Amino acid sequence: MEMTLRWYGSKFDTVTLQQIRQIPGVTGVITTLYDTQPGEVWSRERIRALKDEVEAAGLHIAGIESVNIHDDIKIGAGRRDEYIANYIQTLENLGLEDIHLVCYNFMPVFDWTRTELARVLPDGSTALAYTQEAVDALVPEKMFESIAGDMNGTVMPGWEPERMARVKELFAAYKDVDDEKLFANLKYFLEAIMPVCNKYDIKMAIHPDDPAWSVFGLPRIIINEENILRMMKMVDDPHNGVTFCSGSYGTNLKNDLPHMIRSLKGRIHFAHVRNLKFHSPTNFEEAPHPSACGSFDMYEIVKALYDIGFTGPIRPDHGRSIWGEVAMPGYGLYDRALGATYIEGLWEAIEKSEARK
Ligand code: CS2
Ligand code: MN
Repeated sequence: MEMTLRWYGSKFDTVTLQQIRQIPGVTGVITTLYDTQPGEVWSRERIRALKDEVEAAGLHIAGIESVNIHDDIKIGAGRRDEYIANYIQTLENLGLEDIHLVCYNFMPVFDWTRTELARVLPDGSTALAYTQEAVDALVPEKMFESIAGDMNGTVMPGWEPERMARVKELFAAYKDVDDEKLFANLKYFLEAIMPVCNKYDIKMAIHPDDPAWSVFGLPRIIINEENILRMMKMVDDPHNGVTFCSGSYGTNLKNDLPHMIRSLKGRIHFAHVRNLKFHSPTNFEEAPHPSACGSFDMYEIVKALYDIGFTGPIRPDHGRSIWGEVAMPGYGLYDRALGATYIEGLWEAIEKSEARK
């Protein structure tokens, strides 16, 4: 595995490449062209400039998170073929620049959904949190407003203001899309992009839906072992793979995370490793990474990744806000840095104890 950190680019991130480079063991970043819109072609020049900037700081681009998918592709309507052609062109440009990992998601309308961006924990730190009760009490159009005040002036992935202004319209566009249709549209998209992925050895890594169930009546399919295995078989090519995000699949306590990892051997190209703490099955917060701080056994998660021979990038996922840091919620420096070194420690211990057997 390679330890990495997500970085949104110098115009958008409060964390610098120089800071990332000082986190022990982190050698790569997972980044994006954050100001591009879904459906747009990423030019080779812009990709190269991003690469040069990262490399000048002594790091490298370990993958892209995300190249977002236009809603027309998910809905299967309008200009989908044109947007798929653009996506293929973006993949080609990434491949030509020697980038071989792309994380994306197939969630309708919203990306991840949290109901609080700054829940205060007993130690005074703040974390992102979710309660089903809060979602049930909201109409979707108010979702953005309800969290916007806590974004610390940043633009959060999937929650861009321009997009949120169109929420009503988007809901209407998805009204005939159920789980089966979403699966079919995902298949159509994947079949179209596999040739370019094969040509440049680009591993596509779908991020799970978060939370791993339907919100506001929208279809959500990347939620459990059965569905993700169905997706792997549906387009049975190793370039059709997975971002294993423990904090997203883990929102549903029925998901056995180490078991899921083992069942996806060979298809996990990227891992997000983080912990959650549950107060009830529908009320949880994003806990510090160590097992002792949350509800998951992080050793078992990392051990499963080790056992399947995982060699891709890992990143700590959302962190809390600690030590007074003001950053994009979930994406501050300090708590994610602690997460990175904790995961490295687990990995080293597993690797050495396995070698001694
Ligand atoms: C989130 C998502 O959990 C996460 O990693 O921050 O925004 C994720 O990056 C996207 O869903 C991937 O496309
Ligand atoms: Mn994630």
